[in-house]
Amino acid sequence: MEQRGVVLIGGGGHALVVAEALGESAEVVGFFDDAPDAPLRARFGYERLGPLNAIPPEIEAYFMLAVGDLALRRRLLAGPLGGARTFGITHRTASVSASAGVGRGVFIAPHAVVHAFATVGDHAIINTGAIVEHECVLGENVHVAPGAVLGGNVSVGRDTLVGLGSRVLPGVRIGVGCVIGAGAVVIRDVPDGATVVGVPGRMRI
Ligand code: JB3
Repeated sequence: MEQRGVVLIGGGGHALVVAEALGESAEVVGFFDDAPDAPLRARFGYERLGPLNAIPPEIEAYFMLAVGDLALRRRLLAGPLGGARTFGITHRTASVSASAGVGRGVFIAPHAVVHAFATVGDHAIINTGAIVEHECVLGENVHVAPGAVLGGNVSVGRDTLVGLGSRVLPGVRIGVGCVIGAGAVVIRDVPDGATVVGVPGRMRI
């Protein structure tokens, strides 16, 4: 199989995980990050191609977003990465149903599960061990953090962070640009832009 060259956008902790998951399915040809001594260079020896503001407006290589911050990811997608070709990866230990729909540039981490007829929007992160149950609908640039669980038929709007180890009951609708705090248990719908913390989940202004 021909190996594709991929440029990673970010060279921090998230990029380490993405680079390892790429494994033999793609060759990391370099990365952009503001830190000259970013972990991706220090630990794996990959070449830093420049800071984030040096990403060429019409980057020709395949890229993969590898920073965790959702606002930064959104700015990059609205800017230099707008029309670029994107690469996605599902780790070999993840379980993705054949009936699920997975968008472009999505990262599905080790031991994550995406069940029957779920759909995952472009550039989403389904992080380590997260569970996305049947028929969930996840928007673009959603991050389901490690160990979070979405029950069946949950919907999550774009640019929302579903925090570490949180739980969302079946059928709940979460809006755009929300933050679900680590360990929260979300039992009712969440409006756009809200932050929810605690058990049961409460909205914080
Ligand atoms: O929790 C887990 C499993 N992973 C986290 C991941 C989802 O997010 C991980 O532990 C980190 O907390 C975070 O990973 P990331 O994005 O690799 O972290 P960090 O090393 O802080 O950021 C990587 C690069 O993004 C930095 O070197 C900067 O170049 C850039 N960056 C991060 N925040 C930023 C900002 N750049 C700008 N301009 N503005 C920011 O706010």
